[in-house]
Amino acid sequence: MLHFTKLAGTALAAATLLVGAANAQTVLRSSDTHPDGYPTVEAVKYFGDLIKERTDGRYSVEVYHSAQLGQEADTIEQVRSGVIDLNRVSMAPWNSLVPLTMIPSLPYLFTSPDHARKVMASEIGDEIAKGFEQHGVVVIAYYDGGSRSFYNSKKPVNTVADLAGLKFRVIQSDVFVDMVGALGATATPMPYGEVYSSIETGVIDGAENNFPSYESAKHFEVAKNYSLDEHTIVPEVFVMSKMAWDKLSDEDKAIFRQAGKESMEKQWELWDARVAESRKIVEDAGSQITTPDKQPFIDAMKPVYEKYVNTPELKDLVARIQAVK
Ligand code: GTR
Repeated sequence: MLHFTKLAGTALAAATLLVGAANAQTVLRSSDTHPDGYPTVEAVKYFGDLIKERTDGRYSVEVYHSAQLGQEADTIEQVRSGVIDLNRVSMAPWNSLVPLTMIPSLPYLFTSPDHARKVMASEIGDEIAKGFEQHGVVVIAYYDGGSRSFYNSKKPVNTVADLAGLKFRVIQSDVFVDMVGALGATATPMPYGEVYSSIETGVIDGAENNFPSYESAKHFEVAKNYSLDEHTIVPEVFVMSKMAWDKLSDEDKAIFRQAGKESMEKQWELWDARVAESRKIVEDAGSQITTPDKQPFIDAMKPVYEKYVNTPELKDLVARIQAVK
């Protein structure tokens, strides 16, 4: 009797293992600095729903929003080394690792968010994506990062001269540091999560971002002067660790790519709605929005272009981006 039970037990355990293998479920962990409900977070969840459905539940995604896994510079290292599988961040913190990402981060390169969408969804986007692979990640999708503008706690900004002497937090990217410097202000690179308290305590006077970030991170509470200078439209990038990617079958890779594309379109829709909502929230809360003449800002960017667009290939890339209508 004892013998029989043992055998039955072993057979049962083996059968369970087999069934388990056939139904293996992999939960991919994804990071985002933004809170739940933010368009990038929702777009990645949408991607997760699509791959779950199309792989019959073999793959799904768990989004760790609100910087639960760390600030962007840290989560970039995590996804490169395979500690996490997916990550949605801005393209700017990739600038030092993947030099081509500096180009879409340049001020006043894209003439509108729509122009940026078109460029990133074209073969130019694919070309830039290639540069990520040698750094341990595969680009799954680009999302709309909106237009970034300056905001500060001190005074309304109507001209370039008004920026003089103000200290702004920027993303950890040399392009951003030089852009702010060329405008006569001071740049302090620091993680996004430290911006609110740094403005509140006067360590910095302000920062720069799109309406949804300015609103969701509550920066409008401590810096009410928002100047709509729209200096950059930096795409967001959703990447997968190459270690996780290489484990996928070709069929699953195609499913992931297609879901990435559909999540991009979803994000665009969510983005447009959120920009309008966020703008209303901050205006209702008392933010003062000024609309400076952009031409002097554009003119001040000449040295930044001279410094970063410094090879025939990069000049050609800039020209091709400008030619996309
Ligand atoms: C936001 C972007 C984030 C983060 C943040 C920042 O617009 O979506 O990924 O890069 O800006 O300024 O750090």
